[in-house]
Amino acid sequence: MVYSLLAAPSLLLLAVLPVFGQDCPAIPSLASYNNTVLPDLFTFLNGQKVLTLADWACRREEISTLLQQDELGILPDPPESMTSHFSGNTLTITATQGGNTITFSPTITYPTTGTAPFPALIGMGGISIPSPAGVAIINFNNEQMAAQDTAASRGLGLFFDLYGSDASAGAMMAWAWAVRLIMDALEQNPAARINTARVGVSGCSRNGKGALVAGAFEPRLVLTIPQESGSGGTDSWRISDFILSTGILTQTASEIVQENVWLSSNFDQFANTSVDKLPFDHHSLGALVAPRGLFVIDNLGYDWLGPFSSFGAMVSARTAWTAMGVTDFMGISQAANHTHCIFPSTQQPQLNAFINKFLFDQSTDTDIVETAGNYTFEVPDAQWAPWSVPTFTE
Ligand code: MCU
Repeated sequence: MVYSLLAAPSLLLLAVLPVFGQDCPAIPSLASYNNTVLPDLFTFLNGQKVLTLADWACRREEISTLLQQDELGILPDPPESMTSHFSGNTLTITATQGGNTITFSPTITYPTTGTAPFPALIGMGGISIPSPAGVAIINFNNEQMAAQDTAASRGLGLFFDLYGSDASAGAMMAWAWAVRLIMDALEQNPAARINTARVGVSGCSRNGKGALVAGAFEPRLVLTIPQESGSGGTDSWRISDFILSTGILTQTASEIVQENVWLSSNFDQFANTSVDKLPFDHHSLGALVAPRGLFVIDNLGYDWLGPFSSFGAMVSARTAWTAMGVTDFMGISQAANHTHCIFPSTQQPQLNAFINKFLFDQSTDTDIVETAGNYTFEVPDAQWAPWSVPTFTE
């Protein structure tokens, strides 16, 4: 992330370092928490304001802790042992924990142009954006790591062979755990010829949800590109419930927990009662990516994907980048109706701008918030985000 490192060294530290030796506010009891709007990103749950980068490091921990606890399940610590090797375009990763061992093998497709070590995109179940020139694609079989077929997929897959079928992680958190191991393996295997300081992640639809979670929880990823991720991805639980209440068939929390296992079963208690009890929403998930690159790609053609919900949540998330003085490291592009997960050529220049900035260290214009939906949403938004955005001091 040399581009942003040069632009703002303290932001890079914030992105990669956990909170060390710092007193963060304790999380108060949230037993009676109830909030009909998107929770203020810049106020701790104890009411204290988030004014500095150091405050944000704490607030980020608070959000991460609560997202794991109430929605996504716990991201386990690195496994007791992990080994990796590279041969014939395949990275073989073996992890051992508590007497159990698993092996998985992402494959790398190398670009026909460019020079090694190559920047790369990890494809969550493959990518659905055009392969960028000069970029390697690391194909991660997320389905094998944690199944996502139906509600009966709970606890199935390699991750659960290692941690037990009753691990709290939903499928997306299991995938994020595996992405961390892929990054470790790339670092351990220079023969794979990947520039580990220039790796992003992308995926579409259900795998776009997973790409966002991986980007939020793996700080070495410099670019996250969720495509048409909908509910459980870039959408707000609260706004999606509202949209459904107006008669537009949108996927909501109460539906998603019936359909599949992307989320922890700890989320059921919120999904089945009221999402207003959640001390976060998906603007909070998006904000965990800041100040690293995030480019949100949406499709106006499917009500089910909740395009306005995504717009509201992601415009709200973008305020985290604004507070850090790097608004343009986060972009949102909502194209007009097209076939699901078929990337429209109209978005190509915007995608190029993000790829070139974050994977090739070029100075490009990524100040993009565009929607074919005629939506207006700005923070503060009286209905959804009635809070103000600070400029963080150091
Ligand atoms: C947008 O992602 C999902 C959606 O959440 C599901 O309800 C639907 O069944 O499948 C979408 C998808 O992954 O399509 C490929």
